[in-house]
Amino acid sequence: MEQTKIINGFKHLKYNTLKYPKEVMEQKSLEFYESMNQRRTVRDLSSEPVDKSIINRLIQTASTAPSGAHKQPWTFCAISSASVKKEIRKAAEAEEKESYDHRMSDRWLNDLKPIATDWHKPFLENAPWLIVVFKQAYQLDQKEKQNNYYVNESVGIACGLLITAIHQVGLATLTHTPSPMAFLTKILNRPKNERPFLLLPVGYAAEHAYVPDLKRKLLKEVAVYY
Ligand code: IYR
Repeated sequence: MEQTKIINGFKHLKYNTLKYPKEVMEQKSLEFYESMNQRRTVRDLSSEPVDKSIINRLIQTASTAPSGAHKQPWTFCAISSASVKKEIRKAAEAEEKESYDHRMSDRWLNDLKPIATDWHKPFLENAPWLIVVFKQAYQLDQKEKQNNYYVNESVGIACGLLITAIHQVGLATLTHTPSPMAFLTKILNRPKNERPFLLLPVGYAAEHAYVPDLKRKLLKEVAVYY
């Protein structure tokens, strides 16, 4: 079997699959499910430092995500600077206060009661790192503006991998979506092809952190077989 092949004029590599025995698959799928089922959104993060080398690898893992036409339309801004974190907190809390006080409906506020959120966002300063994920609507390196493909899907998948990677290394995060988020473009001085997508504070869960007693839907409620 050739290790490489030319298809459409482009080099392809032989894909070497890893095939596990059935019992190993059973074991691995169960262990991974149990590990992921332990993941919780944690809003109370400790300020204990986390090495940049770990953050680098988490971002590298996120960046393995599949993307439309392999454009990899994402930028991960990792912030440990206390002054930048402070600036982000100030701007986010101003928007969030406006949202909680005026923009969100009563139904929305009521739906958030069980998870006890409000406009205060101390985690934006406490967490040793903030990762702000930007989506690239188009590429800057082309003469003409060429939109990327399936940008939300691609960046959403990358964020899923990032959250998984953060959890498996024993750290915690939450998906923070201040709205509107344009202030992030300004504070982080991002180019015009990028739009803020998601903000993930990353750190250890605080020792006395509590999370709401939420229940996940059962398999039979989320899966349909044909
Ligand atoms: N973005 C706000 C509000 C908020 C909205 C939903 I939907 C949540 O699940 C949680 C929060 C905030 O971050 O507080």
